Amino acid sequence: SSEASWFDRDDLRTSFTLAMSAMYKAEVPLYGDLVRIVGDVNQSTLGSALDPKVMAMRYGDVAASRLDVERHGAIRLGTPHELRTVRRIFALIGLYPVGYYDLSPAGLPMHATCFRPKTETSLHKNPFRVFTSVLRPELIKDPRARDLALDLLSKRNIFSDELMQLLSLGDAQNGRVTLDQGRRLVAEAMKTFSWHGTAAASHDDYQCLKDEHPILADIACFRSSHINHLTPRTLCITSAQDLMKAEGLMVKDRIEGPPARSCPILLRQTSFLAIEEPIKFLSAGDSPCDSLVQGSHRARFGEIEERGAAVTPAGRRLYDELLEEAMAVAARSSEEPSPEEFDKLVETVFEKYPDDWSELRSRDLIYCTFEATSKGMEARLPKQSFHLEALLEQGLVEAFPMTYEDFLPLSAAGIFQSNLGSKSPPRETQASPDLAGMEDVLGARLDDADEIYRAAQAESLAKCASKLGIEVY
Ligand code: OOG
Ligand code: NI
Repeated sequence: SSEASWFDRDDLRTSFTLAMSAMYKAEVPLYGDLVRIVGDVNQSTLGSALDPKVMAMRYGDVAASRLDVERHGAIRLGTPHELRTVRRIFALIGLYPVGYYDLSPAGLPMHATCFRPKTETSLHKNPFRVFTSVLRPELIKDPRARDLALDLLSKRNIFSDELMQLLSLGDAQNGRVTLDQGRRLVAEAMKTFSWHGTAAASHDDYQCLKDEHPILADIACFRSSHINHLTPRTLCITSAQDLMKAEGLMVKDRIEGPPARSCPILLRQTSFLAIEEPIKFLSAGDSPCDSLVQGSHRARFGEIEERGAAVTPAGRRLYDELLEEAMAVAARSSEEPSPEEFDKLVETVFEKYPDDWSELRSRDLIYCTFEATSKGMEARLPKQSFHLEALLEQGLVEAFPMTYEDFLPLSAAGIFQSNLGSKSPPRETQASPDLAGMEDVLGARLDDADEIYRAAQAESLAKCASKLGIEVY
């Protein structure tokens, strides 16, 4: 038999990312404008004196991936079968489910995971990931809307036959595909994530779902699971937001995530608001001669992200506490603060979050990788055990903050909300997260992001120690 030439999984992910990007730019021309704006800002930021550690997190591996390649996208799925099948597609391009995001506190009848690369090597080659949410029908209050959504979803098939065949081939070939199969896989997968200008529902049904929750209409009324945004990275989100406004884009009224800092943590994001697009709806009548009903739908937007350091559980607790504190202060004030006032408030509250790399590390608030410095190598240390703090202090080892590779549920909720056209009604339901339900559907355990960061940190420390020929404690 002839030797098959397998498509490298990371390269296949890059093909997938580029195909998504090309499709989205063609479908949403405004997104092309956003990419150009971000590119301009990135070029001018490149010339400025940015802390190299900050640059490394925002830029990623310049040699390995192009600056303008998207960093993430998002899809909203309707059924367990859709999630299971998407998991199979993503596994072939090296994306695995990491982390559980409960979206019910934001009033969304959904939960989510992040499909992303897990190893340092893969993340460096192309960190593209997909925020993937799925409907939890049990959280839809109105039985009529729930039945309608489930009925519409039961009738659709968002995967082509050829795609399903390729997935089976992938299974039979130990999770790999050939160059030719890979190219076809990307092309067929695009169909699943493309936009359909004709709905699979009548306008009345669409409206019924929309009245219950706008997200329901988006999830259940179409024949595909359209990608709802793509997100390139920006080296300076503040300038990019300003330029978006200056160019007349309708943008979110504030940047989600932590305030601007010298030592950025986690993830800051903003977007242009979802555009209103014409949709043809099925006629409600029985006669096939009834003409299609013209309407519109808002779902698709363009987003930018600026990444900072991955934080430890302690770092995350502090972040959550401070954000909550800021929101509590805002809630107590007699008038709702303007976006600018709220930003100011957040900034003030976050003065309590250390803003110095070595303090962040020594207080165990962030994850780091470690490298032996040239001074460290030249020191020819005796084969003994050394205290990490002493090595760092003497400049024999240097710590670098690890990039945060995941999402923030509260920011995600803010992104969802600003793109739904209306604030989702506050829900008094005491919905609880359903991690087990998600894992059940996936047929696999969700990886824990913290375990991945912790292992990467330990591995990097071990490598550094072995390079220096010492032990580190
Ligand atoms: C996903 C929103 C979450 C992010 O960047 O936080 C997200 C959605 O609107 O479907 O992509
Ligand atoms: Ni996003």
